[in-house]
Amino acid sequence: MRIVLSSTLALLVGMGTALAFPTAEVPTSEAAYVAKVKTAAPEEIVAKATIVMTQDGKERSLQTGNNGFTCFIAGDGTPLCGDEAGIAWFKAIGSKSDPPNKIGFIYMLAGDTGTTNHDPYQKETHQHWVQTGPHVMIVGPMVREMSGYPRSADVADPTQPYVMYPGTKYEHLMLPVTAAK
Ligand SMILES: [Cu+2]
Repeated sequence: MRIVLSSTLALLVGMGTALAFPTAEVPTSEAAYVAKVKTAAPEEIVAKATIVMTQDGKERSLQTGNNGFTCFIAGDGTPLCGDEAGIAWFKAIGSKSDPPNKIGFIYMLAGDTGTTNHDPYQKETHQHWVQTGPHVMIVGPMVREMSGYPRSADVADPTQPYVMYPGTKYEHLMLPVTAAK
């Protein structure tokens, strides 16, 4: 049963890569929530990750993991899985605080729902809008020392690596990937 479900999921992820970005929906049923979370990272990562769901302002774990990764669906509908420093970085954006001085890693293999690339808090303006398909992210203040990546507010080609939120304390490296076969 598990094997059948897994291959179905792999097929769906593969199709999603070619066709679509994630929806803005944050499912309210556990089953639908977990199904969407599973599109964020490789199956073997999600299987051993902690899965967190926020409902009515309360966080609760749907699954307790042991590989250091935590998966959830962001408020804008983007599913993600990050390591400890990656999640701390992501939460710092949410609370408008300084991100920890650590390198973090985040999977967004379903793609994202788009953002304003000059400022994470200006989404309603749609200025400098960029939407990225399946990608992983390297985050943390040290990323600004990585050279050789486009740092323009207007992203010419989001299928290639670029720096998101350049020049802000939340700048990070976006690395598009293609679906695993
Ligand atoms: Cu991302």
